[in-house]
Amino acid sequence: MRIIKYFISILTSLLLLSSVSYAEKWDMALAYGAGNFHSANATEFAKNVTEKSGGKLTIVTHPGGSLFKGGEIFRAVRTGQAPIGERFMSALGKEDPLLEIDSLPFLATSYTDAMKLYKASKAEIAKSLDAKGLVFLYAVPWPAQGLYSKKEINSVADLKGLKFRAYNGATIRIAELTGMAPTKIEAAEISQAFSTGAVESMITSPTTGKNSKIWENGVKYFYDIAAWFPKNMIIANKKAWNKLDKETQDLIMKEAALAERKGWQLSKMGNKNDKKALADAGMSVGKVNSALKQHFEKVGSQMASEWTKKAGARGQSVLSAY
Ligand code: PCA
Repeated sequence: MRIIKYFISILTSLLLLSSVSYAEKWDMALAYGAGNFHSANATEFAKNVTEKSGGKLTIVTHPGGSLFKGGEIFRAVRTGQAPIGERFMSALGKEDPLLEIDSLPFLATSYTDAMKLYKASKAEIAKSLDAKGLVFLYAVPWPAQGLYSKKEINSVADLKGLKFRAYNGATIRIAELTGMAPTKIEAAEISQAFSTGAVESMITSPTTGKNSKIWENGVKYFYDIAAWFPKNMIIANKKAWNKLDKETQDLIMKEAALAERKGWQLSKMGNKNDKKALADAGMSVGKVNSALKQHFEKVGSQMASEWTKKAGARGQSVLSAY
């Protein structure tokens, strides 16, 4: 009897041990607030993977930059400090110019074209991330980017000298070519930057303006330029990925594809509803006039030729596939 009990206890602890060593926990770093649709979508993705993995993988989300700030997430995932995270792709132009392709003004100005551009660039981007020890999971665009300003803008002259909040190399370049003074600031710090007067204009989505309650910081004008749809991507660390069995990896890829589809739908909804939210909050919401549009188009074509030089043959082949 005693021997049987002894064996049973050894067997139980062995079973326990093997299941414990098998169960992985992934902390997922998210830069944007919990209420943002990207974060909500990633949380849904994490929950689905966790529930369906049969205890093999738990993904815990950390929105609002609470684990790593936006600017730190790419490096954190690359080095394995965070096994999974989300990053704004076009802020990573120095890592790979292809990651900036979705922020070239007027290259893709509708969701349909943004999807085409994504499809044309995805394989090449996934390949270059793979070479950096990363697994590409999915990408979702922000709604169309528009111009916010404290004062009314009727001409390019009105933009000259404005202190401008930038979020990537492309928005810095737009500011330079327009005569504005750019400062790179993460989304989480927008309200503060406007309220202290550090900046007085920016280009971003109606969603980010709404999430930062931008009207509370003296920003009265939103001009819908709708010239590009920049994306966030979800990436995993390859070493962490390789610790998972094939079944769990397949599950993640399946849920990632679903999250991507859902995310694009949420983005389209936000593209309408969040503009309305800005207007409902008392902001003036309109289009840029034709002189301004022409200016941004000119800036866009100069940036496209600068980018093509930087991105070389890879860039060229993605552009012709698009
Ligand atoms: N919001 C993010 C990136 C693009 C967007 O719409 C930001 O402003 O940082």
